[in-house]
Amino acid sequence: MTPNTQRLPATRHTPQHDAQERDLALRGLTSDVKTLPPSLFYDSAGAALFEQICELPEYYPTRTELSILTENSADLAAAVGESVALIEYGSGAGTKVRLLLDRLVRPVAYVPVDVSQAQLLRVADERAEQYPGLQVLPVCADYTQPLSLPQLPTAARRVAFFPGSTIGNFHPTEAAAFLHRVRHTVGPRGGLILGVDRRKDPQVLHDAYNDAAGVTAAFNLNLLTRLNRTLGATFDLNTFRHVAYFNDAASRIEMHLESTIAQQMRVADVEITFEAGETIHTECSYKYDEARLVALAESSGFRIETLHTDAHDRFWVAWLRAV
Ligand code: AVJ
Repeated sequence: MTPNTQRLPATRHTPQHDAQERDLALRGLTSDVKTLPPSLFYDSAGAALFEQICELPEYYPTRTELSILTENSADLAAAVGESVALIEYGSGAGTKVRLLLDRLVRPVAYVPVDVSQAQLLRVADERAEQYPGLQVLPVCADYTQPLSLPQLPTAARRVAFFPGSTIGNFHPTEAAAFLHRVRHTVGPRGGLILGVDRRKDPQVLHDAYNDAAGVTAAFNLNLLTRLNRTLGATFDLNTFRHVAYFNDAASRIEMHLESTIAQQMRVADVEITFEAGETIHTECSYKYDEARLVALAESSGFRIETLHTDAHDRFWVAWLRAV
């Protein structure tokens, strides 16, 4: 590790961690409508598959957001101001933040938060090396759960960065509750740079989650591979298929894993029964219009200052200020 990276406590493969994963999985799989939380997608295989998704011709969000950030980085840096502490929720492969860090004037700290520890450490090391004056303070955590952040320079304005339209994974009420916690973390002088996927032609949405190469299907099914490994589950991957469609009334893409046959299996010593055609709902990806985004900002203590978009009106990078 480079000197300006803080050392992390080991959080992987502890008994508490396994118990938490077991609880998360079983809570969803034993309920009436079976679900699994999308945070479980991102083991190391899942994180690698997600990076492949981002390269797919059909998956427009990543490259669209990158183009918006590239074109508006000067504007965003000016809005954000000097000497800020930047907190990134879900740093992932961590390339987007460089577009900001390259433009910001004397940023003092960078706090990447992610569940995938190997990736998090790699990204933290890289950024510490690339930005010598920057304090890099990685936090390995599932940010959907309340989390405690390291001590930050007290004078620094705190700005949250939540790119990738990951806000779309939250149901609207949860999204408001999450942003409310972010608002509390950044404080009254704080701000938020938020990536949001917009409502659009349903065919474009459908294709983005049903790619011809089958990478999204592999990403979805990897959830079962993961549970087979970590919880000794007995999912037969040949009897589940990837399903994704746009639910217009709820304004969201839904991803499911459908059991093609009636069957029973075990997950951590609990019997789970499936009817033929029954699904596990694995992800919601909400798509926003302006009214929905304004409502979200207002209910969480932020005000939208600027909405940056692309030539096809597919995506927003929003700059929000604490109110
Ligand atoms: C990382 C939640 C933004 O919803 O588009 C991509 C995840 N799922 N393809 C999304 C995802 C299937 C992605 N987010």
